[in-house]
Amino acid sequence: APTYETLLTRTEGPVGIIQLNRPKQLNALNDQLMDELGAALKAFDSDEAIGCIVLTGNEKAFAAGADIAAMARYTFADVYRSEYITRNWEALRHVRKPVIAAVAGFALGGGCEVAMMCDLIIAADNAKFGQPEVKIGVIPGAGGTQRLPRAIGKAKAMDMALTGRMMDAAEAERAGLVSRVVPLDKLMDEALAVALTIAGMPRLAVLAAKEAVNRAFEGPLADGLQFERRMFHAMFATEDQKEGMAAFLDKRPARFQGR
Ligand code: CO8
Repeated sequence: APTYETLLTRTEGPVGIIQLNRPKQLNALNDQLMDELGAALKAFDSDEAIGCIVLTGNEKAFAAGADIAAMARYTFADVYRSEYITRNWEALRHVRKPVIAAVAGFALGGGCEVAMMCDLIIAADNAKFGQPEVKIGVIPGAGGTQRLPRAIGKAKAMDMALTGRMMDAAEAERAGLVSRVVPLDKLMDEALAVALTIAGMPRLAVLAAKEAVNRAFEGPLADGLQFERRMFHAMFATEDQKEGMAAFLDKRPARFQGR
């Protein structure tokens, strides 16, 4: 398995786990980390044995944002011409298997944006989300102004983006940013349990469901409904659909093949 300087990776059965690992900088996201994250995601996504990916940080921080020390001196010409910072932030969008963000501590700026790029967020009770970029003279640059309003509505998204305040785990759950909140010491157990559940589902149905839900986020309703209908139809071409429905009718456990 490849090794990384800014990440730890491991597998737990069919689950690939990626831990952001720059603890001294609260997992601030620099170019090296984003490059390595892209590579690690790609490796798990193309590994037949992996059915779901968990992305996490440590107890104090999921990630406290893009690396301010690296960005501080950049000029407009630097970032526009060379795509410093913005390069390699799209990797998560191209992962086809489900990715769960298991968030404890700070998920700020780019850290909040990375969590929102994941398919669902499970939060520890000490999690804090925020888009504080405005406080340092910039704005969110990796989807914060787009995904946050879609996730929690305009009122709260404006509040977050304009004041830079943090939202705790309870508020984030009420607002619809996170799917579950659990005690800190249960975070990885819960994330792994969800990931194992997903990994045990018929693989093609999982990929299709993820794609279809993302359509709801990214396009108009009519297109999304049409896409969903076609993907629903397509599932009848899979062996797992025959097996899943037959097993239900026979009152026995299904044995899925991923085909
Ligand atoms: N970048 C670099 N270093 C950081 C960052 C960061 N974002 N966050 C924390 N650190 C470092 C601190 O400098 C400190 O280093 P040192 O020990 O050498 O002084 C260490 O981590 C510990 O941090 P603190 O001492 O500040 O810890 P506290 O517990 O006192 O505070 C906070 C924690 C509140 C999280 C505080 O560190 C903080 O406010 N951090 C910055 C948060 C922030 O502004 N994030 C947004 C950054 S901008 C951004 O993310 C834009 C994304 C655009 C992406 C575009 C790509 C397409």
